[in-house]
Amino acid sequence: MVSATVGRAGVLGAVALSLLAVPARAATGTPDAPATAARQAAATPATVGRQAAVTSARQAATAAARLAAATPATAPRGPAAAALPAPDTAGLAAVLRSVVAQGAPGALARIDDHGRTYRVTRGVADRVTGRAISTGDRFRIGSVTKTFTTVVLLQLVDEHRLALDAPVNRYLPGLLPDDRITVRHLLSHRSGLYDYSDDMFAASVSGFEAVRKKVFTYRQLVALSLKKPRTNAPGAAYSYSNTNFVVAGLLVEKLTGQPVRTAYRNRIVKPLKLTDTFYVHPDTAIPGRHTRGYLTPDRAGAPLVDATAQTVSWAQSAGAVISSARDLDVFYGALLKGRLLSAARLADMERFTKVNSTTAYGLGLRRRDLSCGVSVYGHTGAVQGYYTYAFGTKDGGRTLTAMANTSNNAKVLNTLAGALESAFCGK
Ligand code: REY
Repeated sequence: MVSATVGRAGVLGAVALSLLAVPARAATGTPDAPATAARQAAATPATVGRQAAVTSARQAATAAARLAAATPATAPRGPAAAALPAPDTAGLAAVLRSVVAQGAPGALARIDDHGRTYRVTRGVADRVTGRAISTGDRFRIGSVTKTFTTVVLLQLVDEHRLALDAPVNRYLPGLLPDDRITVRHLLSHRSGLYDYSDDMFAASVSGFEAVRKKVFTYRQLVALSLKKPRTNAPGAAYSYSNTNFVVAGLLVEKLTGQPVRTAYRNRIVKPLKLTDTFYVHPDTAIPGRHTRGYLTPDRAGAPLVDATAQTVSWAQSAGAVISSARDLDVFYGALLKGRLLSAARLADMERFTKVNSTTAYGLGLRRRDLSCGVSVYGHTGAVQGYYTYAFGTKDGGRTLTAMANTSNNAKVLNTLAGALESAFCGK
């Protein structure tokens, strides 16, 4: 595994390389095409409008390069390391174009790279009005919420109010049927607590409609899980389960005496000035300008279901946060730079269990090992109508958020992962 650390040379190299890149929006509005052809089309823009965009972006990039060259003090300090390839915005545009061709009404991506921002969009935020999707739109981030919940709990560990290796039942007496399940087991998905949402959404549309407006207590969700046998002995295996982060939400509320909404706001949203980030449960609306989310039915050819309005009560502290690409880039940048936790707690978070050949899970944090040898750290989200990838380099210097406004579409999910390659591997 190679972890990306960008030194001064890396920054200047990235700026120079990016002069060759096509600007973020160049491909928006071009016809659908297979990925390779789309990449070529994006790299050789044909229309006058797009050509103009290329020129102005090159001017901006040149100006940025001059600025970087003139003010080397702004470059991050750190150990010299292999330069991270410049983001490939043409590749990113091709990924989003493929995602839309595969059935997502729209898709967006934003990269924040040492103060430079790249934005790419494709398709629509709203199928009725036809409004184009914008990187400024808010959306449901699903399980990216799990990193927020983990940060709150690890801050409580830093404050000596919680012990990672203590049994959950010490804080929530009698909640779990096994005193050996620890807080660390929850946050690393090694508790063995069955994921109640597997049964809930066995039928995607009817399962969703049955809970769209429902309000669950955390304890009701835990009870659903406990109806089923545990998937493994405590600590014995990784088994992803929303139940773990529902219990985490209960812990936050028990230890702080406040709803998770307050903990997110006071500990993360306010300090980082995340103006697009909300926890509105049990309200069903996304505040302000947002992209609508469309659930793909299980039956091929059936129309997409507008899933925007829902309580997300089935997920709560496991998946109900609303945010934006900018806010998620800021959040993971700050987290990975060590601005939210002590070094020891960040190290706890970054102690990984292997999931498969390219993925590992720490505490509320995924690691993805990319084809170029770079590893990135963040989370994925899948809530009805929205797929999200939010990841950053180990040093937090470059972050990417990519989102498609559909779900239950494996092709879209897998293709959208290509945004990581474009953002961090330059391809
Ligand atoms: C919930 C079902 C998936 C999504 C889930 N999401 O656990 C958590 C996450 C919060 O990882 C739904 N899938 C879909 C189905 C499958 O209905 N039959 O894709 O919209 O973000």
